[in-house]
Formats: sequence, structure tokens, C-alpha cells
Amino acid sequence: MSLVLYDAPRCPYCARVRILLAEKGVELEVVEIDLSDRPAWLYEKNPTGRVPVLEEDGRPLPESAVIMEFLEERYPDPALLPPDPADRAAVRLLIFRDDDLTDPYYALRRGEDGAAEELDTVLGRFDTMLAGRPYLGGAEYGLADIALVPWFLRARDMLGVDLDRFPSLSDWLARLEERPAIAAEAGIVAAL
Ligand SMILES: N[C@@H](CCC(=O)N[C@@H](CS)C(=O)NCC(=O)O)C(=O)O
Repeated sequence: MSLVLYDAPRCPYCARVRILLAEKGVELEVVEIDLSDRPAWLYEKNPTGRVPVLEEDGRPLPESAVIMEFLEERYPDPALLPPDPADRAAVRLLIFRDDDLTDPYYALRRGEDGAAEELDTVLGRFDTMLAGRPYLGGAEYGLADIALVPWFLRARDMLGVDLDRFPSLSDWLARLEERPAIAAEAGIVAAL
């Protein structure tokens, strides 16, 4: 079976796939895409021209959330979705509503008025959530953490957002960074 990831280091959506592949111990070919000078053939693999695209045996699959679900099914070990359907649905809802986090993140990146306050409000909500459970999906680390951690890393390390103001969120991030897959992504962010 051949597996190729069309990837860009700075892309947080690609980061989801990089982290998940590392957690699953899947080896594959990585083709780095220069987003400022995209090859025309990328549009044949994904009509939006965006990364990530994962290609298994010549079949291209775009959309990071769909790719994560695919990888979870293709490589079920270790399981990164909880066993109970209601808990799985809660994880999927967090991922489906990722723009609760990403909208204020990108607004801050664009330097919009009020964006820092808006992002702080959202960070406060995650802090409250993580005061009640160790991982976003509940008792165990999994897809919800992997799907959202790229923006927390980038907010802290690229936008200079002080996460120490959110103790439960900071503890969660520290726990995650003990994992080699997340530490590797933090290293990619540091080198950007
Ligand atoms: N919904 C897509 C979003 C992917 C995305 O926005 N990728 C960005 C890089 S982070 C991209 O390819 N941007 C190029 C563009 O927008 O033309 C996913 O989850 O995979």
C-alpha cells in the first residue's frame, strides 16, 4: 500500500494529520507543498488547492477532519476515539465546531480590533472545560486533542498569547507536549 501526505509545515490542518500519523506509527512519503507557489497538479488532488491531502494507493483524500476519521479506521491501534458512541459524538462536535477557536485565532493573526479579547474568552472556555477533565474528549487523550492543539501551539509560540493565564489549559498543553508526536509538532512550530 502506498501512502503520501501533501503537507505544509506551517499549516495547522496538516499538523493534525502529522500528529495522528505519528501517534499511529504510520510511515509514509511526505511531499512538501510551497503554499505561495502551489503546483497546478495539487488542484487535481483537491479542487480547493488546499493541504493536507492524503493519498492512499493513488486515491487523494482532502479535508483534515475526514482524513483523521479515515486514519482512525484504517489504523485502529491505538484507538484515539472513545468507545462509547455518545462520547465519540462529543469529540466529533468539538472538531466540527473548530472555528470557535480558529476564527478568533485568525482574527488575531490579521490584527483585527478586539480579536485578542475574543480569543481570551474562548481560551477561558477551554480552560473551564479542561478543569473538569484531563483531555478534551474526556478521560483519555485522542482525536479532539490532536485536532485542536495545533492552534494552541501556534497561538502561544507564533502570536505570543500568554497561556499561563489559563492554568488548566496550560496543564493540558504541558501534558500533551510530553508526547513525542506533539513535541515534534511544537518543534516544527518553533522552527517556522
Ligand atoms: N478545511 C481544510 C482547510 C485546509 C486549509 O485551509 N489549508 C491551508 C493551509 S493551513 C491551505 O491550503 N491554504 C491555501 C489556500 O487557502 O489557498 C482542512 O481541514 O483540511
